Amino acid sequence: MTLRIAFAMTLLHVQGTATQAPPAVPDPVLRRAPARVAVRLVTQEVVAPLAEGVGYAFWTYNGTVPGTFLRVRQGDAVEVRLVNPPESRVPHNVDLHAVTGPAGGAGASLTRPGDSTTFTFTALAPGLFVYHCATVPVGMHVANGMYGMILVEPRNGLPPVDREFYLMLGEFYTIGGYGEPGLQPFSMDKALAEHPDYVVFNGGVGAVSADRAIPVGVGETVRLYLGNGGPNLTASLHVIGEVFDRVYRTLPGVVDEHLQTLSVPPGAGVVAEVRFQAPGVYTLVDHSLFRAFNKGALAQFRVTGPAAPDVYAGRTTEDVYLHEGGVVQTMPEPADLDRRPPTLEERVAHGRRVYGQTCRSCHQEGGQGIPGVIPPLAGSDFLNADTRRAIGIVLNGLEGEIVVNGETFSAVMPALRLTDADIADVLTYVFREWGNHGVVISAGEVRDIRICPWCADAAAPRRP
Ligand code: HEC
Ligand SMILES: [Cu+2]
Repeated sequence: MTLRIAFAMTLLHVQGTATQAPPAVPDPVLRRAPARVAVRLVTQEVVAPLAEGVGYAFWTYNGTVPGTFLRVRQGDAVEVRLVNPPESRVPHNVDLHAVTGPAGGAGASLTRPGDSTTFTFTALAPGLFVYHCATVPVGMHVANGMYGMILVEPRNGLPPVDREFYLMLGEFYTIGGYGEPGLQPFSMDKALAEHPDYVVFNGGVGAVSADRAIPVGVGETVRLYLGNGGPNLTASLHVIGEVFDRVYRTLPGVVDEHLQTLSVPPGAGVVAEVRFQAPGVYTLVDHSLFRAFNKGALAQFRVTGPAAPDVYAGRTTEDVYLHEGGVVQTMPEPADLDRRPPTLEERVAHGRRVYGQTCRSCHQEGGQGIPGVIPPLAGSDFLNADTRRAIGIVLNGLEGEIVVNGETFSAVMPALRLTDADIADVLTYVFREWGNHGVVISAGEVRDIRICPWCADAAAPRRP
């Protein structure tokens, strides 16, 4: 154990050669005895593209997202040197999930800009482990890209395969929406709400797709080291048009076969193998599909080799999936497609659905409200006294003191994002239920009040 071996991989990483950047991984550890392994992680803050025309100030390990793939053997003593360059703006550290010890090494490795620190741990358990920064605010360091993986190979290694790659999913939270150009700052509000604008493999939209798809050959066994840096979302990884032949639930031994979709929570890695058996382009997605097609969560393999008509006889094409982008896409309402105006029954049925989806949680199933908190709609003298005011309330919300059936309420009803037809139908439904006066409201009446708020009764709230 006194022998100090500086592996080729370690040196290569330090030099940051292109071939060792993700999705490439270092060669398997062929040693069958433990050694002392030195790894070096440089916490580089770099500005790089997050998508075409969109810049982001990433915080990284060794300049890439995810950081350098570290590869050791079970039983190795791993000496981790963390270097924080003087041009960094903040301190960083590293918590490796492979560490058995306080904070995974985070305390021992906390390093100010311009300093470096070293700590050593013994890789006791085999597995594919995430490492990440754990400097406060921890979520922000991770959201800025400070994660990577360390593979602790079992004592006797893993079975050999033809190709190995490293893909890690992560979310990015930006002030601007998806695709908004320019240098985009981190948005703490969106991170807290867990509403990322980008969900990407290897640090950017298109980092591993289209002309940067991973080339592999038909029939090759491809081992994927799949990780999730998070910080928030659980990934559901699926290769369109293939099945994972083998998935290691633990290393070396428990293997699941023929899995379609892998759940990878934040802070976890999964070793999965797939053999592409027919040529073409195959897309790895997060099967939470809006993330894949609208936020960037896809990676591609370009599989070349002889056609395999016995496996797949259809036409094979080289088309790539295009990102659909994050622009809100609305479909025409069914009413627009179907020129026939809806009957009163259809409108009431639609109004009942809108009520169930939008109003019931507050005003309750039978419209009875909640005493002292939410006013009733059933037999409400306030509602029945003024239909135009009622339209204004559903359009714009309501705040302040009101008296309904002799009881005073002083709460806030939020403005609701509903169409004119939704509002007309839900009010028509409400008016026809629970002993109310049965008036029918048209979408035109709602539109009139939407464009002329002061046309509602003087008591109705005004638009800001
Ligand atoms: C988040 C809870 C909430 C939701 C959702 C909500 N309301 Fe309300 N609503 C209120 C509160 C609270 C008030 C009383 C506000 C006040 O005190 O000024 C109110 C008042 C009203 C009133 C006037 C008072 C009365 O009882 O006649 C009407 C009419 C009304 N809501 C209709 C609706 C309809 C229709 C929907 C669904 C499209 C809806 N509300 C959805 C909370 C809600
Ligand atoms: Cu950090």
